[in-house]
Amino acid sequence: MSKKNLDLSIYLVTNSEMVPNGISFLDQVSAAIDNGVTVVQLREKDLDTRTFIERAKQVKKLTDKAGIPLIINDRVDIALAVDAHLHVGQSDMDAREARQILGDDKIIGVSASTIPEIEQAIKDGADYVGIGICYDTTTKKSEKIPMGPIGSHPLLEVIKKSGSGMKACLIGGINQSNIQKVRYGAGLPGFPLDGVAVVSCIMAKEDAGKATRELVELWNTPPAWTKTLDVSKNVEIGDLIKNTRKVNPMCHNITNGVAKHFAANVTLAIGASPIMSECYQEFDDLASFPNTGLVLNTGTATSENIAVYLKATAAYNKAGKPIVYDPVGAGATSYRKWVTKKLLTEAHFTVIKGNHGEIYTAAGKEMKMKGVDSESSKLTDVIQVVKELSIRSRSVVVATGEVDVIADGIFGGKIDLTEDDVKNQQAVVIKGGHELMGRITTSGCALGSVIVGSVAANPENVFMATVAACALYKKAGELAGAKASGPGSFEWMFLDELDKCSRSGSFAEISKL
Ligand code: 3NM
Ligand code: MG
Repeated sequence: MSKKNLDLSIYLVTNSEMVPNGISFLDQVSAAIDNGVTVVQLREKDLDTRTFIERAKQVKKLTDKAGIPLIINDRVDIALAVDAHLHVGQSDMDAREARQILGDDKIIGVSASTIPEIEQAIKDGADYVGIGICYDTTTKKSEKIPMGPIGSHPLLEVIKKSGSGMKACLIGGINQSNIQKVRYGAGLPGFPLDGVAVVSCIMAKEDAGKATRELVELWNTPPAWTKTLDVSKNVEIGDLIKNTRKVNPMCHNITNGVAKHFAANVTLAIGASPIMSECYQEFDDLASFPNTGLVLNTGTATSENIAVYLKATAAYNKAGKPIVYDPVGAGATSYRKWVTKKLLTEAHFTVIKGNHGEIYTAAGKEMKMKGVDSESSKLTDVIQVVKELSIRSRSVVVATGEVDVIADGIFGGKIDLTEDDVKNQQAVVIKGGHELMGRITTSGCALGSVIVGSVAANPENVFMATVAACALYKKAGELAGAKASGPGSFEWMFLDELDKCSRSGSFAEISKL
């Protein structure tokens, strides 16, 4: 094993206390090694030195045989004694001192959670960093706040820019249910994530071998919601719109109280079936239906509802079904900002849709909000922010307004993006609609239902299905606006036009960017 081909992809950190009764520590580690972990870190907090050395020697035999590195946590003396590598935390010996003792051939890794810690690790010549915490964990007591895959980006950007070649893995709460999301969501264009470090999802399992095989398999597979059947096929927008009617997808709406009635009617008008459930007991069942998707509109984000949102996103992510996220009023209050950050940390969204202010907030940028209405921004700025957020969140992002701006961050389910992929990113603007659309309540919210209907019916092409939904919606608005005498007649005329356009496959003007 040379340092150059260090493979961090499935990095096991041991913990002898959580091994199930009846299984020995060594058997557990051995099962993990035989089934594909690429690194083992021996992390023993309570062993006396002699027992620690004994254990390290036993594990070293296994890792040597498998040709993978053994890394000792914290104890440079033990690493020296058994000729192993070293991992240090922020309160341990620093990496530079450890390097002087262990020499250049040894791998030295550092735990880091902040930009200064990353910069220091680079300066100290660390070979890799373990960045945490990704998600909540009960394995290690810590005050750290989960950063999620998106939250790791600023740290990974520092490493990428440094050109140091230092590698990175994420740690904390990573397991079989979220490893795909972590790899897909944490990688930067031209700088993919090197791996995940895990403890309990192997060490605490009855069948550690199976648990490891699952992790390896999932690491190498894009998440189900990025499924792409054939992107090379020429898709006609009108066909996608008509296909939605034919498929009759189910749109599960979790939305605010004001929007429910109109969203259900809009869903029916495009030939989809609405269901308005907020009962978490049925989320797994609903997510298992074919051609189903969820609209998550967080307009009424009570603390009770947030628990419901998290259960719903978990169910749809697990089933690999699309979720359209509408972060209503995201920037209006610090509470709503927190909700947005929490959801982007915990879940993956197929599509994120909002007005300028909401999209700016989701992208972590400031923009003034008037209640849930946002001020508008220069189009070129909006396009930039939409593209940036789509790459970060690996979602299709829609910023609605006088023109809709849509960018693809899914790239047909490609896991590791290159800089060239980003240069060739698909993005469009859609013109049309009518000023009256802004004068009836929840016309913006209901667009989420149209998008999810289109995506659930056409899952082989999420980006174009989103474009189709927005262009259909704008066309119906344009036609109804031309006939209506005010907001009242506009509301019912809009439903009529939406129904008609969805049957004929009509849509507004789309320009490629
Ligand atoms: N170090 P699990 S979090 C050992 O943030 C460790 O540096 C962390 O355990 C850090 O995979 C952690 O069971 C525990 O959640 C990770
Ligand atoms: Mg330590």
